[in-house]
Amino acid sequence: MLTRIDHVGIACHSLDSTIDFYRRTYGFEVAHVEVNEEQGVREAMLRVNGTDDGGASYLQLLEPIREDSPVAAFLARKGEGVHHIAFGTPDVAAEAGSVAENGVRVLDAEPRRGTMGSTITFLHPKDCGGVLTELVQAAGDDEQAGAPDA
Ligand code: CMX
Ligand code: CO
Repeated sequence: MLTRIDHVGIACHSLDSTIDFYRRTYGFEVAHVEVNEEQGVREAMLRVNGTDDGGASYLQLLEPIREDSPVAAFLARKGEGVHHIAFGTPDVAAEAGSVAENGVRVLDAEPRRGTMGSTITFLHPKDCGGVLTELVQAAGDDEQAGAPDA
């Protein structure tokens, strides 16, 4: 079950100047900044609606922290722009199993750590009409769904 658009991921060269663009142009404020070493990014979450309790939607601005990362590869080939879309679910492992049964490649054998204590997994863009797709179980959804193993 997918319950919302959790975030839209946007690849950028400079997190600071991209934050500045979204703040000046739309008035979006930064809800959260963190480095995710495993994903190779420094990222900022700009809340578009809702509250940080698991039901919100965000823009996720992504700046690569190393050349051998998915976002660095994307920037080198396509330049700045929309990198992925992320759907929220109360149970990321169950959702990944369900989409896999429909022939969509799940890129992570086990769900990984995402932003703000969330649990995430990615689906191959070639199986999703050219859209890199992420499934997100927000930290706030854990209580409703039962604590995840990871
Ligand atoms: N959106 C759509 N298509 C994409 C894509 C993207 N973001 N990234 C790559 N592709 C396409 C390419 O265009 C290419 O297509 P063609 O063969 O037609 O040219 C194909 O996928 C393979 O591209 P590649 O450059 O060889 O890339 P890889 O196969 O090495 O990796 C992917 C692609 C999706 C498997 C890899 O980027 C990945 O594992 N991503 C998941 C992790 C991630 O993106 N983390 C950063 C975000 C972290 C977060 O959100 O928290
Ligand atoms: Co994301």
